[in-house]
Amino acid sequence: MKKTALITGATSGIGEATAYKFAKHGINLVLCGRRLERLLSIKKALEMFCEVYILNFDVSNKTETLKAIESLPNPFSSIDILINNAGNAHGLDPIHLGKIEDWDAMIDINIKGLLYVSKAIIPQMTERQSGHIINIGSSAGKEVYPKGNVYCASKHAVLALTEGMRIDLNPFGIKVTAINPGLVETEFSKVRFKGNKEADKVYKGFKALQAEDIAEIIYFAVSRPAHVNIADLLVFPTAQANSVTIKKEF
Ligand code: NDP
Ligand code: 8X3
Repeated sequence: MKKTALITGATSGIGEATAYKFAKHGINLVLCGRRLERLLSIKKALEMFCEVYILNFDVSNKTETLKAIESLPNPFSSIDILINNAGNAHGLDPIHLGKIEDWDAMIDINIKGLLYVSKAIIPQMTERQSGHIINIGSSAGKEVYPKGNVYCASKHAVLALTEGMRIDLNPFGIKVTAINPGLVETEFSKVRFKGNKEADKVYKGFKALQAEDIAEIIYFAVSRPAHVNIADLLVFPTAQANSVTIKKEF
């Protein structure tokens, strides 16, 4: 039987690429995000491969999130694979200059949003005693870099939550995976720097990971046999050794 995946942050970058990858493998999709126009055009592009349903909500809004997921009609209401991908960095400032609005956004979206979505989906997985949750962490969840403070903290939290979920959901046979990329060329830096000017510099001088590279890894994780769970995976571009060591050529 065909599986159904719910992907948060499906309107761009890693989430969108994962939607395309899954669709081509016949996985039915529930695509989530705040930008409705994009959800509609991705749905249109993918409907020839699989069944697609869109949910337009902000993961940081608890009521909206729970209501949206509760509204899913059959057969989309039965989720086999949850990709907790929605998230972003907001700002890159030393802690004493950081903006409280940026901190709130990262904590509300990257941590609390992931929890709200998980809370809405996990009960059906425990009831069915099956399911796969993939949390998109980051290399920033494994090491802290200068000015990364709150973003790094939010991604460390994603890793802690992934481990906690894996332990607590173990009796139910539910797989829990963290996929932790280094630099991926998406809209991530446009959001972090609130525009293109600074963002354009981030991926210059080396070949960054592309969203499709991560989508392939996510598909690899979900397509392993039932007894195999990729627990935690760290992936860098070849030019990157850690958060601050990047071989650039100009
Ligand atoms: P993008 O900015 O391209 O995508 C972010 C996605 O998250 C968008 O679809 C956006 O949709 C969604 N999103 C953001 N805020 C909210 C919100 N409040 N409610 C619902 N959806 C939201 O970046 P990436 O694809 O790179 O990021 C995806 C994930 O990968 C993030 O968790 C990020 O932290 C992580 N990551 C990224 C890396 C990188 O270098 N790019 C490296 C490591 C991890 P919309 O705006 O339509 O709501
Ligand atoms: C995104 C990668 O290095 O910009 O999580 O934090 S980094």
